[in-house]
Amino acid sequence: KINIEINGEKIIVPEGITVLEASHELGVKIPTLCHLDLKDLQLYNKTASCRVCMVESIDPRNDNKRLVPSCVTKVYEGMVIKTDSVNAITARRMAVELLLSNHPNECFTCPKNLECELQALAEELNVREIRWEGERMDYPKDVSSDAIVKDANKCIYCRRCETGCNEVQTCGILSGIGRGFDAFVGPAFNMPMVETSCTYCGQCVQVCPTAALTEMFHTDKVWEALNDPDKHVIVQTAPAIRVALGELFGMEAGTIVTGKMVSALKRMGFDGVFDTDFGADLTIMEEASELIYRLENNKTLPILTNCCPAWVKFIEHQFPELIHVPSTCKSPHIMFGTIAKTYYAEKNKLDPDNIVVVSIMPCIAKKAEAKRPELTKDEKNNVDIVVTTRELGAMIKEAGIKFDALPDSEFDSPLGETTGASVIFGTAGGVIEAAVRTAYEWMTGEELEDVEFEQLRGMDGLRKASVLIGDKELKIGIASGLGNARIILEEIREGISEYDAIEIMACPGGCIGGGGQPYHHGNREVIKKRKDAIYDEDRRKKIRKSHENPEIIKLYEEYLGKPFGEKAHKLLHTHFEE
Ligand code: HC0
Ligand code: SF4
Repeated sequence: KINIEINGEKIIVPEGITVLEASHELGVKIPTLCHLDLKDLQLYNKTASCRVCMVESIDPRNDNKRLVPSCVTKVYEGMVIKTDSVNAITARRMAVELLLSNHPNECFTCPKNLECELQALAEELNVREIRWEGERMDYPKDVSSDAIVKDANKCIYCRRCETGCNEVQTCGILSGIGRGFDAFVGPAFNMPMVETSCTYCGQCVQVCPTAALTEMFHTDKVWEALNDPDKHVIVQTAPAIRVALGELFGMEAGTIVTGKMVSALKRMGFDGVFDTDFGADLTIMEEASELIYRLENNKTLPILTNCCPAWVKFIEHQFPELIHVPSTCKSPHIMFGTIAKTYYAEKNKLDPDNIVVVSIMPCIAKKAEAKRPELTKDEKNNVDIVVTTRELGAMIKEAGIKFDALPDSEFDSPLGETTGASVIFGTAGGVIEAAVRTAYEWMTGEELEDVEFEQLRGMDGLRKASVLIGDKELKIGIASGLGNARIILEEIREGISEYDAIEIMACPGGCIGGGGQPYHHGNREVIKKRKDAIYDEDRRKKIRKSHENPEIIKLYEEYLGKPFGEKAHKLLHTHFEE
């Protein structure tokens, strides 16, 4: 422990911490911009490039004053720090002014308006003029991918995206380009995003403080469909939306807003408000069957879940020789789209060509997934429009709906009937837990009384556990974050994998931490609160095993036949080609 002084107050702090950390202990706020310290997401950006956290440090031995970046400067015995001196305040304000001098003046129309960390800093630091008006960067926007938009003119070179992409996701797409005034972060040779190995996981978007990286917006397409009298427009909401959407309306992270969300969607005019959780229950019917088939017939093990499209892109680009290992199941929202345009269309005497399926997803990669050639080639695109949680929030605001005053409503039937097993898909470890709940009963013929598998839960990005199913010990691996997925895939490639089944999600924490979710703005508690809410929602459900969903049972009886049977294969499975 050492003694230091901050703004005239003496405190004792642990040795080795930074001035920024020491100031937190005293409750003094120093603004930051490039800095990220997110243990749960394994994301640490300590580039000290923005100079927004400057403070004045005074050496007590000689009274020397220096301006230092507090995020990387370590405290030492006797150190005197002033965060509120004129020098410190002026330095911080000037750092922001300099960033703004080369930043587009388009806050009114910017997709990050009121969510932008640079804008918030300008307000917080009382910036009232930009004294250095002059040349600005002028790069064209990259809209090549139809999933992620890159606007280099808004890049402030904080390198948070680069750290997220390279160190957490190990994708290596983004790095510093150019020098001096024209420098920005982007793909090598400034290639269009669509030509890179980008997985569209959106973790770069999630941490970008400005709008240099955002999702491609598709809200206008939804409004157009809703206003077309010839179209039957239905919507499905992913498991992770219900524990995050409230944040866009000032609610605490982890507030469960399922009922309000359904009411909002009904008011927006959808002809049916359904749940991706129905698709998730259906996925479990197929995936648990596939797992049992592979176990009983000595087929490829481990089986890998494949409902995360960013993870599928990752294996295609980085481990193409392993592409036969993942399950062949389509992802839940695509299964939902298929069932909507077949079973649901027939039941309601609707022309599938007139049905528009909208998916509300916490994910940017789902936008690209819905356009994959093997999902669109033989039949009409099963999901027509994908919008993120953030886009849904924007639409609710556009429609003038007072979200917090809405009553609760129930999803429509039949594609809105769901179980606790399907809601836990939204958090890392949930898909495999849902599969185990069903596989256990199918393999043993016994009732599973305690459905909660604590050993499959947690915040670590890489977990291993085993579950006893009768006399079979099922070895399970769970990875969230593509860097963790890489470790698991390398073991499979080397033939040293010990697992029978592996769940992989591209985003740290799973879909609750998706690239399309409300921005967490570096708050490490957000993901944990959303996770806890997901498990609460599971506990509140009467039915907690996918194979007990009565509408799923009916769907097989009336239409699909046997799980993993011929018709189910034709409609619900796919093979990846790229
Ligand atoms: Fe997920 Fe999904 S759980 S990927 O994490 O499997 O995005 O929430 O919708 O499709 O169900 C995301 C979340 C989904 C799908 C489901 C899966
Ligand atoms: Fe990297 Fe994911 Fe961003 Fe693509 S979407 S650039 S893979 S972080």
